[in-house]
Order: sequence, then structure tokens, then C-alpha cells
Amino acid sequence: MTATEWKPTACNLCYANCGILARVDEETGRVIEKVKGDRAHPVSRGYLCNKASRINYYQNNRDRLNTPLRKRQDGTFEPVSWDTAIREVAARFAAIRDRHGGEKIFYYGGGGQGNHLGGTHALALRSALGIRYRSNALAQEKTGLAWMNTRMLGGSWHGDFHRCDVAIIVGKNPWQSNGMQRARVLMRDIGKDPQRTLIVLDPRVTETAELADIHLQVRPGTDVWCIMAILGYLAQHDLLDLEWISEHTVGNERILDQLQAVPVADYAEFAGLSLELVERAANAIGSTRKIALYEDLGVEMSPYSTLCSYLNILLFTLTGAFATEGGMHLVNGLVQMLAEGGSAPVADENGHEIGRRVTPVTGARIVSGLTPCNSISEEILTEHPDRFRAMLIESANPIHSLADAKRLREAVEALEFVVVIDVAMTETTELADYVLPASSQYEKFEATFFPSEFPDNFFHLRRPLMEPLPGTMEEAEIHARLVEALGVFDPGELDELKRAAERGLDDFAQAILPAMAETKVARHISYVLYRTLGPTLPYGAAAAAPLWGLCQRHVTSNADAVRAAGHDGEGLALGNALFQAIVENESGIIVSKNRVGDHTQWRMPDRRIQLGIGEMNDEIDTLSDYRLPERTDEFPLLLCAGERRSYTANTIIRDPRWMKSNNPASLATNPADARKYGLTDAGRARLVTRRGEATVLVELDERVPAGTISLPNGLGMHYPDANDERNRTGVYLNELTDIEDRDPWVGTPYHKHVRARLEAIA
Ligand SMILES: Nc1nc2c(c(=O)[nH]1)N[C@H]1C(S)=C(S)[C@@H](COP(=O)(O)OP(=O)(O)OC[C@H]3O[C@@H](n4cnc5c(=O)[nH]c(N)nc54)[C@H](O)[C@@H]3O)O[C@H]1N2
Ligand SMILES: Nc1nc2c(c(=O)[nH]1)N[C@H]1C(S)=C(S)[C@@H](COP(=O)(O)OP(=O)(O)OC[C@H]3O[C@@H](n4cnc5c(=O)[nH]c(N)nc54)[C@H](O)[C@@H]3O)O[C@H]1N2
Ligand code: SF4
Ligand SMILES: [Mo]
Repeated sequence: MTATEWKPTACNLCYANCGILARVDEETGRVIEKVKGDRAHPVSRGYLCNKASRINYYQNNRDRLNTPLRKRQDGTFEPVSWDTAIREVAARFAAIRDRHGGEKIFYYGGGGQGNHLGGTHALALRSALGIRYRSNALAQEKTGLAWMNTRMLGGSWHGDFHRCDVAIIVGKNPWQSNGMQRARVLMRDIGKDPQRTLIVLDPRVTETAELADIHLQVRPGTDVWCIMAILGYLAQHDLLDLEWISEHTVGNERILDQLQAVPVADYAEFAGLSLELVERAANAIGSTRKIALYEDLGVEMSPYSTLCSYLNILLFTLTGAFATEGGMHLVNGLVQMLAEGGSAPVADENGHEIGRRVTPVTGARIVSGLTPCNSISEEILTEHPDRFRAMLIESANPIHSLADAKRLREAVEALEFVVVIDVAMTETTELADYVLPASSQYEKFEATFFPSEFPDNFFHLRRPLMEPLPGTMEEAEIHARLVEALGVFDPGELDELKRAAERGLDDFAQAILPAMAETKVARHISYVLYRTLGPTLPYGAAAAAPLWGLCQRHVTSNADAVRAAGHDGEGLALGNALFQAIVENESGIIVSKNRVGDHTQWRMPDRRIQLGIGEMNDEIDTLSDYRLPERTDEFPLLLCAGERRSYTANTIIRDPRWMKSNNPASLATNPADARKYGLTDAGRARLVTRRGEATVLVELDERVPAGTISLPNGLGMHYPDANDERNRTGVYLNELTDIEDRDPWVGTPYHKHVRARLEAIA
């Protein structure tokens, strides 16, 4: 096969979305043959991890869908035309809306690690159907953090890791999971530099922990005691920045009192740490205001998830490491992920939050507009009149990724109507009444809203590498056709806007602003932009049209920062210039440059950080009871259900042949436990939890502490072999997890803390 030229795009296997250059074969024009880092990408600058070279397993595989499917009475699928699928899907959703109300249709997904444009286009369809409740994977990891961020700081943050003195990595293994830009280089550089300190909290000796100056090898689930010990030590040794605290924060009295009272040595001991190591960490943190912190699943999917996020924010606010060079900064990109929107929190006199939106059946707290993932089946499997009746799922595989797969499957089967939009046949598409096949991320315009850098806010609009797989359609078009089938706009109603768009962005901007005053246009703006501005965009970038609105919004409050990034103009013209730069630039651009300490850092009333959070301060008072989910004789082990390894990528790649390592699917087990339970290296064992059991391949690994075991995430999917038999590789973890194991505040699952036992198999 001869090859075509290198084209810029991004790797979609984790949310770092590194810029890549990809080469497609000339013969078929469909195979991504070669991949290399794109040095022109402003933030990844050529960096790649080992996974990017394998994206063709995502692009081309035997599970790709190439026709809409409709379920027959007997449960099998039959192919139908797009016209039929669109007409029938729209009619059935409309019937449910008209009979039960649109709020009974639940929307799940909208984007994965590499694709968020589809979810943007769904906005108009959601409006047209009156959909009110929705969720996605963020509501099983980041909503506790988002709840704290909104109430304390008014937004989410990012550490200035490139310039920090102390880097704190809490419950994350960036060496394997990346997620931040150039993670391996960054971790290695900080670890090696004698002037800088890398602190890692992780029960396991991870690749990142091996690079650390201080590895706080906490006992699983005890991070809050460890962090309280550090904060207590800082308070009791006069290492907090009290002047900064009184100038920049409110509500700090109770927490400062609580920290004075921490029994530091006892808490360190309960966390399984030597007092000396905790003091070393505290002294490093107390010696600088250049502190960068990253928390991830190790603590977010463990007991005290939300409290841990609260304490992490205290680590960088009580030390004055906020809005300083080398410290922590509010993210201020084109799109604010997990932004709360709407009014400020309503609190009672004790600072307890009241009056927020909750789910219709169980009253679970909704954060950032997202229903807790662990509540979804409870909102369906009930006779309650307000239960969800139908689901629209796109770009997600919840039947595989959410806790207690069996129960969720039962719930989804109980719904009246289910539609899934995906590129591949998955555990979730199987349950659909209609499956709509999307073009892949390398066959259409695509973008993500994840990358968050400071001070440079970055955005990458990717162009397609190849033609869409015949039979597939991009989400923008799928959603637009559904909106049309629902008859939202009359034919010709948008003609004036279309003509304005043909005359150019300036005329379009002048025409759409008054049109936005009309609620119908405003509520369906993603559709309106796609059908009016979309067709006039160069390179066939119609699906990028909603970005025009995001650009205009970004410049209204960040004009100076946008100009600092080299975009010229005032008002609408500046927004137009920014949008044009995004469309023209194939490797991504800096959309705006913030300054240390500019107004975007201070979003709370009176520019003061709220340090007192009533629920969390109450929970802190319970820590002296040393409560953790109990391990029992029946379940003496703790399973980390979902460790990121060198060949895992959620469920983006289904073909197991993409994995190069020997035992990518094995259960990491400490040799002491293997002896205790009669297991051998490379032998098999039965893994049992309260909800299920699985056969596992045992791998002896000194780096997991005794009493804990660990399995990789994103495995256990079925995939057809050469004889078209569907087999599974590795363990389908969420057949072992339980929705009851969750954070009391926002329902985050305790996937890193699953009680289990192992039995030898003869
Ligand atoms: N290779 C790869 N990279 C990925 C992904 C992937 O599937 N594969 N997925 C992406 C996604 S969606 C996400 S959200 C991120 C997640 O990225 P990470 O959060 O880094 O991923 P995990 O490996 O699940 O968990 C991190 C660490 O938590 C530790 N841990 C377990 N229990 C505890 C505890 O009680 N306390 C502490 N402090 N740590 C604990 C584990 O030992 C593990 O090293 O990765 C992204 N990157
Ligand atoms: N037990 C356990 N469970 C976990 C985790 C864990 O650590 N342990 N980790 C959790 C985490 S952090 C996350 S983020 C979730 C991830 O879980 P999900 O949010 O469900 O996402 P993915 O597994 O990434 O699945 C993405 C789906 O999108 C499809 N897709 C890919 N490209 C496109 C496209 O262009 N268009 C459309 N329409 N579809 C596309 C893929 O085929 C796939 O079916 O898993 C979670 N589940
Ligand atoms: S860090 Fe993430 S985006 Fe970058 S190459 Fe690796 S998997 Fe792909
Ligand atoms: Mo995630």
C-alpha cells in the first residue's frame, strides 16, 4: 500500500487528546497506517504515549456499524434506511413526550474521550423533545469535585505543573492514565529536579509513585485522614498563609479550628503512614506557594470522595497557592466543563445547601445538571409515576461503564423506548430499539472540551482524515434530521438567516442576534447554526457551526485575554476572528491567554473563596470515629476495579488484539495474598463480590499492597473472533460492582474500593 500525506488530528484514547499526524493508506483510503506526534500542536508539542499508534483499532474493526438498525419482535436487529429510522425514532420519542412529558426521556452521554461536538448538536434535539434530565460519565467521577468547586471557587481549576515547586498527585497514575499534557515527561522532570518535590498519594507502587520524592502509600480509602494530618500539621506549625487567608477567603473560622484539633500522629497512623513521612510532605507543602495538585479516580471513586475533594481544595487555598505563578488557576477555556450555570447555591444559616434540583424519583442531588450515574436504575425500576420511560444514549457505553451492569440492563430493558447512537456494536447498543450508526472521529469534524491549561487556553478543531464509512452519518446531521422530523421549524423559516450567512460572518452576526430574542431560535440554537451558518463554512466544517456561538460568548467576558492570544477586533468582530482562526488552524490554537491574578480567577462574590462548607465540616467531625466500609471474613480483600494500564482505553477500542503486553487482563495480587489463598502466578482464580463473580488470571505483583487486588478497566467486552463467535477478554468489572457502594452526597461509585474474595480454582 502506498501512503498519502500526513494529516493533523488528535489521539482520542484519553482526554489529553494529544495532537498527532496520521497517514492513511492510499489504496483504500481508510486505514490509519502510521501515527506520529504533531509538533505544531500548541500544548502537546509532539508528545505521545504508547497508545496513539494503535488508533486504527478504533477506526477499523469488525464491530463498526454501517446501517441503522431496528429491533424486531424476536429481539434481533434488521437494517433499515436512514429515512425510515429518522422518521420512526422521531415519531416514537414524540409519542412518549406527548403521553408522559418530555422529562420522562433521559439523555445519557454526548461525548467520550475525544468527541464533544455531537453532544453540542444534541442540545436542539433535547429542547425539541423537552428532555430535562441527563447524565454522562462525569457523574461517576467528577461531580463531588464539581460541587465543591462551584461552592468554593466558582469553577474548576488546573495546576501550573510546568512552574510549580511542589506537585501533588492524589489517587492518580499519570504515567499510565495521562490526562494532563505531556504527563510522562512532566512527572519525570519534576521527580528528577532536586529543587522540586513530587508527592504521590497512592496505595500502590505505581510508575508515577516510583518517580516521586515522597510516596504517601496510604491505606486504601484513608486519604482524608492523610490529608487532614498534613493540613493539621501545617496549621499547628504556623505554616498556613493566614494573611492571604484573611484577605481572600470567607467562612474560614470553623475549618481553622478543626485543623488545630487534628491528632496528627493518630491520623497518619490510621492512614498507614509514618509520622515522619507525613511531616516531610507537610513541610514541603508549607515552604512554597507554588503548589500544583491533581486529584483523580483513586480518591474520587473511594470512600469520602466529596470530602477528599474539599480537602484537596483546602491544600492549595489555605497555603495561598491559588492564582499565583506555579500554583492553581481557574480554567477559563472556550467551554467550561461541569459548569453549574444558573443561580448561585442556596444555603441555609449553617451553610448547608438547600433548594437545589434533585432527581424525580429518589431525590438524588443533581450537580452540574447531571443525574448521579448510580441512581439511574433506581429512577427507572419503580412504579413511581415520574420514572424515566425512554432513553437516548450517544457516544457512551453505560451498560459496560456504570456500576452494577446487571441491574442497569434490567432497567434499560424495562424502558418503553431506547435509541443509541454509536460507531460500534456495544453492550449498550444491544439493548436499543434503534441503533443509529455514527461516522467515526476520523471521518468527520470533531473536537473536545477537555484540555485545560493555564495561562494558555487551547482549542483544537480536527478535520476528517477520510470519507465517512458508507451508511454512517455524523451526529450533527442525525440530530438536525430528527429536529426536522419533529417539525420544529417551518420550511423557509430560517431562509433569512441562511442568506445573511452567505454574505459573511459580519452580516450573519448582525442577523442572528435579534433572532435570538425569539425563544424558539435560542432553544434550538445548535440546529439553527448548523443549518444556516454551517453550509457556508470552508472545508465542509458545517458541524463546527455551534463553535461560533461559543466563540462569541468567550469574547464577551475575555476580550483582553483573546487579544493577548493574537486575535484582533472588538465585540462581534473579535468573536468572528477567533472562530475563523479555529476553523483555519488544523493543529489547534491558543484561544486566549490569561494573566496570573486577572479577574477570571475570582468568580465568587466579593472575590472571596468560600472555605466553609457545612456538610463537609460536619463530616470532618466524624473522622475521629475512624469509619471505613468494613472488610469481613466473607470479603477480606479490596478490589481496585479499574486500573489504567498501558493497553486500556475505556471501551473505545473493542478489538483485544490492540494490546501488546503479555497479561493485560490479569489480576495484580500481592504474593503474600497468593500464598494465603493458595494461588500461583499465571494461575486462575475465582473472584467473588457481593454482586457477582468472575474467573481471573492471577499475576503476582509486589507493587500492590497485601490485602488489595487490582484489575484493569475497559475490558471484558465481547468481540467476534475469526469464526464470528463473540468472546470476552478480561473481566467485565461492572458485573461485580454494586450501586449501593457510593458517596453519600453525589453518588460517586466506590470502584476503587470493592470488597471481594479470591478462591483458588483447581
Ligand atoms: N491507559 C489509559 N489511560 C486513561 C484511561 C484508560 O482507560 N486507559 N481512561 C481515562 C479516564 S476516563 C480517566 S477518568 C483517567 C483516570 O486516571 P487515573 O485516576 O490515574 O486512573 P486509575 O488507574 O483508575 O486510578 C488511579 C490510581 O488510584 C489508585 N488508588 C486506588 N485506591 C486508592 C485510594 O484509596 N487512595 C488513593 N490515593 N489512590 C487509590 C490506584 O492504585 C491507581 O494507581 O484516565 C484516563 N486515561
Ligand atoms: N468499574 C469501573 N467502571 C468504570 C471506571 C472504572 O475505573 N472502574 N471508569 C469510569 C470512567 S472514569 C469513565 S470516563 C467511563 C467511560 O465510559 P463511557 O462514558 O461509557 O465511555 P467509553 O467507554 O469511552 O465509551 C464510549 C462509546 O462511544 C463510542 N464512540 C466512539 N467514538 C464515537 C463517535 O464519534 N460517535 C459516537 N456516537 N460514538 C462514539 C464507542 O464506540 C463507545 O461505545 O467508564 C467508567 N467506568
Ligand atoms: S496521552 Fe492520551 S491522547 Fe496522548 S497519545 Fe496517550 S492516550 Fe493518546
Ligand atoms: Mo473518566
